[in-house]
Amino acid sequence: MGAITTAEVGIGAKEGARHYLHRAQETLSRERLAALQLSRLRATVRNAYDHVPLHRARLDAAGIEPNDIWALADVQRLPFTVKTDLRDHYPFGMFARPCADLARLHASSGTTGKPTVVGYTRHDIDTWADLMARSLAAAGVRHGDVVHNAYGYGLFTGGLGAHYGAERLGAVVVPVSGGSTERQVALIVDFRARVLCATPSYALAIAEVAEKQGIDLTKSALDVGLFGAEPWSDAMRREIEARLGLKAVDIYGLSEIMGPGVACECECQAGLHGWEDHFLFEVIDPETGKPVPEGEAGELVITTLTKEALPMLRYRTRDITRITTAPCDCGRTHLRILRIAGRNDDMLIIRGVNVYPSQIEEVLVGRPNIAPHYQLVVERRGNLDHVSIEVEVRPGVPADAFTAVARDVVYHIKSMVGITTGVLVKNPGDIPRSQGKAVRVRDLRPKG
Ligand code: DLL
Repeated sequence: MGAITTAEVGIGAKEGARHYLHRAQETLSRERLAALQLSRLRATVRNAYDHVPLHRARLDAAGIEPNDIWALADVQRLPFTVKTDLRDHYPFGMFARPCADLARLHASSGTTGKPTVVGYTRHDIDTWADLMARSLAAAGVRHGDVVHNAYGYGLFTGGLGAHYGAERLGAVVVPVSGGSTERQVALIVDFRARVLCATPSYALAIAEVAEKQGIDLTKSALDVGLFGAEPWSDAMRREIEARLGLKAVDIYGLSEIMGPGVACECECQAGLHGWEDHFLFEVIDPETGKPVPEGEAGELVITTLTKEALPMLRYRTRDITRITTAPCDCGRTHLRILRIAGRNDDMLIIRGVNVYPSQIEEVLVGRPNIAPHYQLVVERRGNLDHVSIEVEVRPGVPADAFTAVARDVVYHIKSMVGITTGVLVKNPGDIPRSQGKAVRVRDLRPKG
């Protein structure tokens, strides 16, 4: 299970999308990928069984030993792991290595209770840097590029994950983190950043602050953006690309599995390549736990294949998506995850219709007179959930146009999403801006 350390920069490859950092691994035939996955799956189950009491107990209860894994399909016999397992074994109970053997800890705060703590050996950090470098290269980042990294540094994996990957690629990192947005704009311009790493909502906040300062970032050196850590729609992609003058690429990851760089779009922008030499992806029906046919929506489940400190068996991400193994124009063979619609937990059920905030975003963003900032307010009225959408007008829209704006939104949400909502139109700047993950839903329903 050696780390990928040799960077094969696609010599002889066509320019653009066919520029691979790890040519051999990224274009491995699907048969060879499957064979590699199987041997790594066996090693992962062995690591989990030998070193993590919870995994051993669950595998024993299911009557499975590491040596019972003969085919990739055997993964379906393994028990699932869920987020509360990490909380219940706080802080280090799921680690397969003693704390003293680790190189780093990260954690996600969560809104209630204990944080989720994840650990990495030196080798795990190395693999992560490789996969982030591979992701950046797939998105169009090159050796020597200035990378403005506005993901938060700290316990969140975004900042350091992008940082190590950009360094590994040979790029020049500006470790700015989130916040002080006016200063960020000045640094992007002065340092001639070609690459922006941020959440999509923060990228938009940077664009807005620049515009207010009279600075046109479409004329800056910015060329590529790697945006992720929260759901975002294609409408939002178009908005960000137009306002920042760059190609906006989607990047996915989660701390329980590694951090950013589990999957990333290539320059074709046609779904996120999940790096199958290091992870095994499944999509299941969240109700039954059974696999759904390729192309159908379900919950993404990930098994790590090379992690030392925190091997994860069938981790239920709660992220709803679809995958395809159809070939991509870039020539990479790794499957594609088609835009994460949202988290199971964020799904709203409005009079029987399942709705993700990103579906509402798709309708709102780009509509005339409306700024790309919104919040959904969910309340309980009697036995029913009721959603009202808070939208903001673009600067210069007069107050007497607000009613027409509200009507336009109600009409299009009804016709495209199928739900009836209230709409509250606000003045420019009245909806809170994010510096990291945007808060899209204010849930006012009684708890419990
Ligand atoms: O958000 C890691 C990351 C950092 C990914 C920077 C991309 C860029 P967590 O804080 O553990 O880790 O949150 C993970 O965020 O399960 C998804 O629900 C959501 N998420 C992450 N990337 C995307 C994306 C980082 N591209 C959780 N689209 C995941 C939609 C995403 N949701």
